[in-house]
Amino acid sequence: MATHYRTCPLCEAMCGLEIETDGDRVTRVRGDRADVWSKGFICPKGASLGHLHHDPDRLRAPMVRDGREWREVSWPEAFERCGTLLRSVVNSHGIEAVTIYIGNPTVHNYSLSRYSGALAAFSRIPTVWSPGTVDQWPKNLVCAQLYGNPWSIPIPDVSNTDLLVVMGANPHASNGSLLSHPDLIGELDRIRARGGRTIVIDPRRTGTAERADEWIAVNPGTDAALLLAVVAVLGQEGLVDLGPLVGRVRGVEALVDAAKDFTPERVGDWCGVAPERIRCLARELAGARRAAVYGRIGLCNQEFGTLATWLVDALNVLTGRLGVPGGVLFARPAIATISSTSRRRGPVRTGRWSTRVRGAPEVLGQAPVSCLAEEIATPGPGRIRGLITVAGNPVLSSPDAGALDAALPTLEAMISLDNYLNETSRHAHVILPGLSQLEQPHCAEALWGFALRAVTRWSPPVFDPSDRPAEWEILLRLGAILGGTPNSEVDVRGLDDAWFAMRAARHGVGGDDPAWSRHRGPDRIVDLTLRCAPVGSMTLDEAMKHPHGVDHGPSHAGLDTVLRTASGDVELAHDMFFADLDRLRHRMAQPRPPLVLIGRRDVRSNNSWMHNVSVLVRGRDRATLMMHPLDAARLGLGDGDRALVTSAVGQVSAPVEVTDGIRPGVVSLPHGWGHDRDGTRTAVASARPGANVNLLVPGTFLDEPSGNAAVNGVEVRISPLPDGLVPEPA
Ligand SMILES: Nc1nc2c(c(=O)[nH]1)N[C@H]1C(S)=C(S)[C@@H](COP(=O)(O)OP(=O)(O)OC[C@H]3O[C@@H](n4cnc5c(=O)[nH]c(N)nc54)[C@H](O)[C@@H]3O)O[C@H]1N2
Ligand SMILES: Nc1nc2c(c(=O)[nH]1)N[C@H]1C(S)=C(S)[C@@H](COP(=O)(O)OP(=O)(O)OC[C@H]3O[C@@H](n4cnc5c(=O)[nH]c(N)nc54)[C@H](O)[C@@H]3O)O[C@H]1N2
Ligand code: SF4
Ligand SMILES: [Mo]
Repeated sequence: MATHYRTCPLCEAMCGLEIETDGDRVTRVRGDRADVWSKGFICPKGASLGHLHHDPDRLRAPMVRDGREWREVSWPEAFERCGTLLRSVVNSHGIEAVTIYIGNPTVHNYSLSRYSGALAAFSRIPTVWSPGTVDQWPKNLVCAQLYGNPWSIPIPDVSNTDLLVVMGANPHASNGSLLSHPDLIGELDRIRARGGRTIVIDPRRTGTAERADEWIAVNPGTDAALLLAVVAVLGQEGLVDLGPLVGRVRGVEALVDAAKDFTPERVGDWCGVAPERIRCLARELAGARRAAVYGRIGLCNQEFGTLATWLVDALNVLTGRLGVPGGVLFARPAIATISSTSRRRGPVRTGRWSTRVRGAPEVLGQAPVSCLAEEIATPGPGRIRGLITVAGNPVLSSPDAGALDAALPTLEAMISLDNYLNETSRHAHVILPGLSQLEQPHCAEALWGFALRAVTRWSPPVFDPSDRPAEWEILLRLGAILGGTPNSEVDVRGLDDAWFAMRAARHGVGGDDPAWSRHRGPDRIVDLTLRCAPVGSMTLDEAMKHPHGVDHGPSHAGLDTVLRTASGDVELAHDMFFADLDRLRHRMAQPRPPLVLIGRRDVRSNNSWMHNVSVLVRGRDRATLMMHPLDAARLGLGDGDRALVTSAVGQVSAPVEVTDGIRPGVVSLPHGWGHDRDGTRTAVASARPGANVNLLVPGTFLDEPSGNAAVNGVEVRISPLPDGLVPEPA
């Protein structure tokens, strides 16, 4: 029997866990009450880590596919096969025909996050894809423009604010995003206890809205207009007050001027919010002693994601809350993160290259992930012939998922680094499984860039992976193989030294001295980034002595250390934003569709990949189609009936959940479901498959400035599905 302490790697809340084991079995997982950060907070997903580790469907050995047959092979054989497949593509079509899709768990796994770049660098693969363009790309674009760094993202100071406005985020399910805070939802009670208020602006009365003081039921995709109206009122009523930011902001007049004709009276109907409520919101934001507006994924993955995201930041600036305690602050973490090392300066030029088929412009180095399917499927020079997926399941998570599902089998080489044989990896020729979450050390790094408390924490593995390679070794080896080295000659240790030296140089540290750190792989990089931390610098060996972490207290960076714009000031006004106002005006002049679809998350689910953990999926069905009673009555549907949902690109069926917790005219389906495809090996998930909402999302429905997918606000038609009638797969 043993007790282990480690950080939960599943979401941005980074809870400390206490894990009890008996031999090679996990017997209990609890929140670690001695953890300096989370003090015992935990959610059902963290508690299920043992089940995830013991899941019999989790892959432990590499798999090679011959036709439809999979067989387990040795690691050398798997790499030999990867080499044959990938080098054949490179020899016939060049390295440009090979690409990588880097999925979300990469952020929560430092072996992957620190070495995916090495795979691209050593192989010279020119472009990569990620779910970033179904997620936070507008945020990155806006922060690059306003602050000069895509990863300098202001964080609401929830522990000290008196008025928190939450837009398009549901921490009750997600536990916070681009805002790392333990027990974030409990913070709403603490705000109220000190006399403050929380307002949630969301088309659905989420768990967060239930816990807040007010729910404003906005129409999907209309937040930009609503926020422009707030700015218009600030201008009209003389409420703009930059506070300590006076002299540090450019573009205030231009912005207030542009917002003038978006008065509450003009936009109220379209947004579905009473003009008086919008006016009042402007006065509340201006008048509160301390206030913060927080906008997250519901503002990003919608048609006007960049405008809405820009205006959230603009409001925080116009009301003098940026860089002010109780407002929004930049993190100053106890580890050097992507935000503290990036040297990018605005303004951002987009469209330095465009995609081959659709001509979609790149933004911050990536094109919309919905272009991937057509880049694989469309013949001609430059066609993608080889794909490596790293911890991603784009067949469920990408818009127009049906097109990608159909395109992947046409690849000449597909390699998946994944722990499951699932909807995406079933198309691979080789699957290379990573270690389980409990078989590897863990150190959350990028996420500390979104926390307003500085903490040092590193966790050792709970179980010994014996002789299986870690994912950073797999990535280095694949990079070398793609670069032309035969598998038997790959020198992983040498490559790691070279990669580390490149990292160290960025921090101004001489990484070629072997005595500098006794560690190798991602731990050596962590040793570097802990030592180079903006606050609480220490070596990894020191950090290892503190299983519950070291707390350096509340911590935020001053504007002077953050701003990297050309002017050195906050730059509110960019042509890119103003130009997009015409697209908004145009949309406002059109009639609203009678029914639109939005997404949602559930605390027991994690994007697409934890539905095979039976303790998380038992009980009531969570993949329901939520619908207001008025819509249900109009469509002749009752609670539990199956409905057919049709969009411009696809069709799915789902059980109806009638609830007054959603706006009339809006329906909601969660993403990450659709485990009904043939050829997967996820017994629990396949028994309760749910519908793949991304079969309904058109790949061309985008926030244009950022290229981010609009998965919210999709026009749909709904009809009852007669018993026994199952729709054709899209
Ligand atoms: N349990 C759990 N936690 C997770 C995840 C998970 O899948 N499950 N995923 C993780 C990931 S990858 C991310 S990126 C984060 C995301 O974290 P959050 O940003 O908190 O994401 P959601 O919970 O999806 O909340 C988005 C909200 O936006 C609302 N919304 C939709 N359209 C609009 C709109 O047009 N306007 C407004 N104002 N609101 C809108 C939705 O109704 C929903 O309540 O969560 C992370 N945490
Ligand atoms: N309609 C709609 N679509 C969405 C969203 C939405 O709100 N609505 N949200 C979007 C967002 S925010 C995101 S981040 C994406 C997520 O999109 P993806 O990253 O493509 O999808 P995930 O479901 O996170 O899939 C993760 C994969 O990684 C594997 N995996 C898990 N842990 C590990 C590991 O340690 N190592 C390896 N090698 N593999 C591992 C899992 O088995 C799974 O196959 O989905 C996006 N798609
Ligand atoms: S909230 Fe849950 S999933 Fe997220 S870190 Fe904490 S225990 Fe893990
Ligand atoms: Mo995400």
